[in-house]
Amino acid sequence: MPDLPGELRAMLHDRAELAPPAPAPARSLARRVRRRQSARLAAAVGGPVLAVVAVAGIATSALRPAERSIEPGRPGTDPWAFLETDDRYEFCDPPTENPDILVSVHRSEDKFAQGCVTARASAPMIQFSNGQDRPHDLQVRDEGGTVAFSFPAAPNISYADRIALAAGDYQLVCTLHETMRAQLVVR
Ligand SMILES: [Cu+2]
Repeated sequence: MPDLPGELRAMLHDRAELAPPAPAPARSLARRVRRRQSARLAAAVGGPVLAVVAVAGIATSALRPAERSIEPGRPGTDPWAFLETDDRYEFCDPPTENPDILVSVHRSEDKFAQGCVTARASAPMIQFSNGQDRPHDLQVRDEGGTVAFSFPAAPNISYADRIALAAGDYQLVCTLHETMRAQLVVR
């Protein structure tokens, strides 16, 4: 009677010798495993830490609106094509499908919802909305400080009016609050 387990062992040993070395785990797999490990570690350290991490994450995303809203471009389209490449516009959102200039007041704070609004020089209208119970107004000032357009102060309003702005950089100002300043880039 042949020693079956012994023979099997020998065969497997030969196979192992002949087999190519096992490939190293793919980089993405390694990253995934590391992420899972650190997630487990965080869970072990405790909920409060996780909560802080989550809040920090939200705060970071709130600070970088441009990063959040850039969508993968369709082939052959570049949402930034109308702007020359310039670090000054790093935090600008690309123009929306709506051709109007859209300016809104932050939900609760004395600031505009966006730090930088982009629009095309062909924008036919400007819309301004303030959902707060506090009044805010809007001035569009050109680079020389001249008021090119304005809406009067009011609480809970939504204005729309015709506008024709030449290409250029403008400042959006609420005259009631020093902190309310934003950039308007028209191209
Ligand atoms: Cu204001």
